[in-house]
Amino acid sequence: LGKFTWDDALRLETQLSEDERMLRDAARAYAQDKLQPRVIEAFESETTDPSIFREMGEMGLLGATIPEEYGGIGAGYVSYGLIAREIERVDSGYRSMMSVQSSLVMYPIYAYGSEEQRQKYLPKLASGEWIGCFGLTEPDAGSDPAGMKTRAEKTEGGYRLTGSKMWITNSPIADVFVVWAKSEAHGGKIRGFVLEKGMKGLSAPKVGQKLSLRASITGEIVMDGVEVGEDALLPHVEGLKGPFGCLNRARYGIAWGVMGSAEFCWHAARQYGLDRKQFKKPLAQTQLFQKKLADMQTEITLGLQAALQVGRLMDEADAAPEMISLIKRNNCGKALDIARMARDMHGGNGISGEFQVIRHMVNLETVNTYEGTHDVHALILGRAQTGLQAFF
Ligand code: TGC
Ligand code: FAD
Repeated sequence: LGKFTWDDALRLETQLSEDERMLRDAARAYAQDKLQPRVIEAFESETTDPSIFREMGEMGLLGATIPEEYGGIGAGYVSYGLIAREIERVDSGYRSMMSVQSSLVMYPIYAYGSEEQRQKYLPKLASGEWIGCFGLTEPDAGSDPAGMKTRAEKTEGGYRLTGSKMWITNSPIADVFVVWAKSEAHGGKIRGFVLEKGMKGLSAPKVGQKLSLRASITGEIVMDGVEVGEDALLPHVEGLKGPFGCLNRARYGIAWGVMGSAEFCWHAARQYGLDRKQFKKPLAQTQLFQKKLADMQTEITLGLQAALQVGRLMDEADAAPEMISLIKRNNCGKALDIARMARDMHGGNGISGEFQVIRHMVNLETVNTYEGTHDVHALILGRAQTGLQAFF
């Protein structure tokens, strides 16, 4: 008979290569040694430490899938997912910082950029010397990015961008801004532009008073007639498939990441149940408590297996966007359920900063919403199985 390991029920460990395990172990050591000790203060004071980007860069955790010639480490998508899981085991906000830089800034410059753009931006983004952000969402265009109002007008030597983006991770501290705008010179099609901090008319005020994801800074991007040259345009993509191509990668990483956050909550609830006695016995010795632990174990185990399968397909360039919607939606929803359950299982201590499960819980509210809400991904999956679109 085989051996059962409670925290690796279907033996994910044996399905990983030696290289994947090594990178995962390095990411875990960094996250536990360097991020865990500062997250409580960062969350409480709603501050983001920009030096985290340089630390992650030194560890090879930024743009890990980008080839070495541009500063990445040429890792596969399973490795990228494993990194996301370890970072998010500490905090979803730290994973956000990493995944925006990797999937939403470095990836489009790599996949859609000119050789000059790749060489100019990628090595500095990989090292964390430069911080990037990705502007798609607007105050009046969230789930429906096709409704964006940001415009790029043609000028003699380039473009003039006008509009505003909302809820943009990293923007107040960003050096590099990948923004999406409707370009009049391209028949009103959506095109990507790379802007730089300090350009005239460009500002990125912070969105304050967030009660979720407080360790990750969020802002607006205001473009008041920002003039850029032709070299700011990402030449190799047009239409919504540009930003969606990036979102496929970020959503995939989130599906792994949230499992790390859920694992933190599950392990904390289990330990709490073993330590705390009520009615003269450990809480963990009650049927209800064990049922909840079994549910957590089951959902996390299945969620990790699903993420691994999609990761393997991504590494073979054979994953479909709908697969990514399925795992982004389900893993976020289950992680949020698990965090809420873990909060409840801690009783009054569940709301205390001492146990930190409530920090994960409120973070996961954001993660369930950004990169396509839980319901928007249901509509993507509904469309794929009925052939009927129900968005509008
Ligand atoms: P639709 O007609 O479905 O598609 C328009 C064009 O895009 C193509 N496409 C895709 N291409 C690649 N990958 C995908 N996943 C794609 N999905 C669609 C499609 O083939 C088509 O191409 P073409 O050539 O025929 O024009 O577009 P729609 O307007 O009906 O879209 C509806 C919907 C709901 C699917 C979509 O708009 C959507 O996914 N909405 C959610 C928006 C979203 O995810 N925003 C994320 C903003 S970034 C963010 O949240 C970062 S947080 C990061 C962090 O801090 O970690
Ligand atoms: P809405 O689209 O207004 O949705 C509100 C509600 O209506 C949701 O429940 C939704 O599911 C539902 N809904 C919408 N349409 C339908 C429909 N057709 N049928 C049924 N229900 C529907 N964006 C970026 O571009 N870059 C970033 O870096 C970024 N970072 C973020 C960081 C944070 C902390 C947050 C909170 C958001 C971030 N976002 C970012 C924005 C995020 O992607 C959007 O918030 C998200 O896509 C949802 O858009 P919305 O907030 O406008 O909600």
